[in-house]
Amino acid sequence: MDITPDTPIVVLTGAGISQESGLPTFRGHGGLWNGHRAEDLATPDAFRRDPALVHDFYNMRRAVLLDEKIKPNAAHLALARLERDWLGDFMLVTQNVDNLHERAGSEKLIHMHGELLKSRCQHCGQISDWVGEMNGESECPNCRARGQLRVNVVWFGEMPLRMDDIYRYLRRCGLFISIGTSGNVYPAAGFFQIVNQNPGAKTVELNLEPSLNADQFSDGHYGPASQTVPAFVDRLLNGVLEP
Ligand code: BV8
Repeated sequence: MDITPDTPIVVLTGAGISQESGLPTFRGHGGLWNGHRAEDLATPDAFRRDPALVHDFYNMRRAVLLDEKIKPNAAHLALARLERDWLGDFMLVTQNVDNLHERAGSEKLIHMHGELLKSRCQHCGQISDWVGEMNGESECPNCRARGQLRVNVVWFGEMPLRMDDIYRYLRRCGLFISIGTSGNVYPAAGFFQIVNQNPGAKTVELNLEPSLNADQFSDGHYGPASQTVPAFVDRLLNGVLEP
């Protein structure tokens, strides 16, 4: 299928798109926190074993994200422009729990791994905005239960959010663009395989370096997202994307 202005687009982003905004990636160097790997803290078991440690891991990340130096970069802004100007269907699925896509103006957005600036009450299920510290005494804004709150992110071993919606968009997609993700984490790392089953669909990777599945994409452009994403969006909107 040639890419025409009404081709349905799905974009998947990972931690790499936020790296130039100052947020550390998951598996890049320096991915340790107090000697722990993120994967070892982002699990229900870790929270059961040591809730204070996991609360502090997210308290630190929340504080970093809310620092006024942390802003959307040119890649986030280019995706918001693509959503606004593309004539075909568009959906942005992010693995990231930061709020940089929203702050860049993206609206058609699914946070499949949840959101750092939201709490979830394990007593009443309410999801609320949460920008301060969270600990074992924190009170649910809805039911007032204390010590029942967790950060509203999807941990390893938990079901990602809105998967039915995501699969529906992927099955209709003509152009899949994967940005700033290493292809380590499933089911997101397998999305390109669904699109590859759509007759004539194209899959493109925009990453700092080839991801684990790079050879199974139709095309790849490598370098910092703040350069590769705006350039790719310009070519798409100017209709110069060679099929
Ligand atoms: C689940 C929230 C189903 C928490 C995160 C096969 C099928 C299904 C599941 C599995 C499977 N195999 C294994 C599993 C289990 C597991 C998994 O995938 N494990 C991996 C580690 C092997 N998956 C799950 O548990 C998922 N759940 O499958 O449910 C299920 C469940 C129950 C019962 C039945 C079925 C849930 C996964 C969600 C985990 N939560 N985040 C938090 O943030 O604390 S995932 C976490 O990793 C982040 O969301 C992150 O976004 C994500 C992926 O990492 P990346 O974004 O790719 O980041 P990374 O650092 O790895 O790479 C950055 C990339 O950017 C690099 O390539 C780099 O080169 C590039 N880059 C760097 N700088 C730049 C750049 N690119 C451009 N410009 C730059 N400047």
